[in-house]
Amino acid sequence: MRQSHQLPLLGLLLFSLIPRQQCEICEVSKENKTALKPLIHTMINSNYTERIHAANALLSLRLCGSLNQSQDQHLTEQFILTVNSTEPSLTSGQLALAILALGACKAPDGMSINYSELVKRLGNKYKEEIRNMEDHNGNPLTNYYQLSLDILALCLFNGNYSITEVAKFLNPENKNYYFHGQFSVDTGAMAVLALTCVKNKTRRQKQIDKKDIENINNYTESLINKILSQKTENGLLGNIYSTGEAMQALFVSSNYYNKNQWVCEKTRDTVLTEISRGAFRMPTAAAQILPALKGKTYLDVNKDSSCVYSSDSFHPSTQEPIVSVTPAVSPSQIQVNYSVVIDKRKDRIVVSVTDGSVFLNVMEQAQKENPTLFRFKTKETAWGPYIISVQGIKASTNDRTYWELRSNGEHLNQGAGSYVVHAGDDLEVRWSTY
Ligand code: B12
Ligand SMILES: *[C@@H]1O[C@H](CO)[C@@H](O)[C@H](O)[C@H]1NC(C)=O
Ligand SMILES: *[C@@H]1O[C@H](CO)[C@@H](O)[C@H](O)[C@H]1NC(C)=O
Ligand SMILES: *[C@@H]1O[C@H](CO)[C@@H](O)[C@H](O)[C@H]1NC(C)=O
Ligand SMILES: *[C@@H]1O[C@H](CO)[C@@H](O)[C@H](O)[C@H]1NC(C)=O
Ligand SMILES: *[C@@H]1O[C@H](CO)[C@@H](O)[C@H](O)[C@H]1NC(C)=O
Ligand SMILES: *[C@@H]1O[C@H](CO)[C@@H](O)[C@H](O)[C@H]1NC(C)=O
Ligand SMILES: *[C@@H]1O[C@H](CO)[C@@H](O)[C@H](O)[C@H]1NC(C)=O
Ligand SMILES: *[C@@H]1O[C@H](CO)[C@@H](O)[C@H](O)[C@H]1NC(C)=O
Ligand SMILES: *[C@@H]1O[C@H](CO)[C@@H](O)[C@H](O)[C@H]1NC(C)=O
Repeated sequence: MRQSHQLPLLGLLLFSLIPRQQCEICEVSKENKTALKPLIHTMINSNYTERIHAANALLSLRLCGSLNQSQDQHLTEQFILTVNSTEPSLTSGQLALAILALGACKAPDGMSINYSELVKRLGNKYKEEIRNMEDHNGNPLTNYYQLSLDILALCLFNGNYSITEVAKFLNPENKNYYFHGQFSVDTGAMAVLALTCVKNKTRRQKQIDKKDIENINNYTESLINKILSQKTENGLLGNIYSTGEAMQALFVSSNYYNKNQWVCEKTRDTVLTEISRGAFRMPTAAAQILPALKGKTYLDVNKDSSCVYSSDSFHPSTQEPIVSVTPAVSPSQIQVNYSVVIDKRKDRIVVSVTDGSVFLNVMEQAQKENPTLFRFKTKETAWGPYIISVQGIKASTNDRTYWELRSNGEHLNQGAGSYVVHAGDDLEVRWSTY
């Protein structure tokens, strides 16, 4: 169902000569700005299990000018310490996000950040991703979302990368853009941002292979078409959690689609409705949607431009909670089916949990009742607990395997710590290959 809207080659070449990308943005109006407060509140007041998980939120808050000066000072200071002490153990994408967050705008007075040192280390982690692809059947250490983040940060902060390599890896036909054969809008969007930065930068360089630029233009167009082909009736791009970054990709690529292919306002209004329904309680989700709603993109990251500060101050006690959950007077119990599926084998159990429980609570209850069949392990991430193993069987990026969460036969778009179960749900963790 991919829309094929191929521009003639001549058109593509002409685009590469236009000095500045024109931007098509539809930021939230002044009157509707209060709708964004819950997002900002969530990001500032969340407890992050590890401070590095706040990278996305810090990037978003600083880029959007949503912090006051003392908050920026405090959060940035804490974050530098974290990056300094944990750098060796960070994944490439985590370090890339950290660099983007620290360099989103001019660092607060008195803070010295050695960007060139951080960027050098990022370059090494990026090389390890590529080495892993060479050794493991084209699979990076992490994924293409992170590889794209790496290229974006290396591009914005003058790191070392090869344009020919970028043009080779970010080919839209590469399997790493797809999970279960389905195009990952989040991944495609991040790649578009990276490619746009690289393209813009090569414009100021001589001795660049024309073929590389041609490919990069072609890939951008193809990725944009793939993103637009995942547009839903109500204007979302992929699902609600990929929409923010997809909007950013579309903002910087308005040369590659027609006005009638995307109505930005419709997407924005659907997102505003979803905010009021509480879809963005997870701080990382809030972080990824905010920039687009403020008309910003990650390409606006600029360590030399002065930060904008907010005069609003957020008092946790007076701020509206993102959604008013009224705790039941005496929480009732509900029953759900839970099963672990490995190929043809299915181990099932009916468990009882309190109303309002999440998927993880069900897994914990099942584990309590039968540890042999239902034991599992998690790892904390910026999106909450990630299920890394069940029955001792571990997920692996080298094999493209993971534990997939499903409910009533459908793939979930939330994690075990977020998805609220309903009475009678047929829940499943399934050993899958993406
Ligand atoms: C790559 C990816 C995956 C890979 C992860 C392995 C790999 N090869 O790296 C695979 C395909 C296995 C995967 C699985 C899932 N994913 Co995923 N994933 C992503 C993606 C595209 C990039 C993540 C990333 O690297 N971020 C950058 C680094 C720096 O951040 P990080 O936090 O350190 O990254 C780690 C975690 O994000 C973790 N991870 C990946 N997905 C998820 C999902 C959840 C809920 C958790 C807790 C952790 C987690 O893997 C990353 C690498 O270690 C994001 C897109 C996005 N917008 O963020 C979706 C995304 C995070 N995933 C999502 C979902 C829903 C899932 C699943 C729950 C799907 C399912 N029904 O099973 C499962 C996780 C189930 C489990 N076992 O707990 C949603 C989360 C939405 C939400 N509100 O919670 C996102 C936003 C995609 C989307 N738009 O729907 N994912
Ligand atoms: C391209 O680079 C120039 C010079 O650094 C910058 O001013 C401009 O904002 C960039 N454009 C995009 C779309 O990133
Ligand atoms: C964060 O942690 C503090 C102290 O542990 C706790 O009082 C507070 O309720 C937590 N906030 C959230 C949003 O979980
Ligand atoms: C971070 O570490 C570098 C050396 O690796 C050091 O020069 C710098 O002062 C440190 N920054 C902070 C804020 O600790
Ligand atoms: C920053 O790091 C670079 C590269 O590691 C190093 O050469 C330089 O001396 C450092 N600068 C400062 C001010 O510490
Ligand atoms: C930059 O990267 C290229 C290719 O990845 C490599 O050949 C070159 O040695 C690198 N240069 C530096 C200074 O790291
Ligand atoms: C552009 O990319 C498509 C696939 O994405 C490919 O079929 C086509 O040949 C490419 N065109 C050029 C000029 O490279
Ligand atoms: C505010 O948002 C609503 C959707 O939530 C939309 O219908 C309305 O037009 C917006 N108002 C302005 C002035 O943009
Ligand atoms: C910044 O916001 C914090 C938290 O709401 C508040 O306590 C502080 O007074 C504000 N500082 C300034 C300078 O506005
Ligand atoms: C569990 O699944 C079985 C078989 O599909 C079904 O008969 C039963 O009603 C389900 N129980 C619950 C609590 O959902």
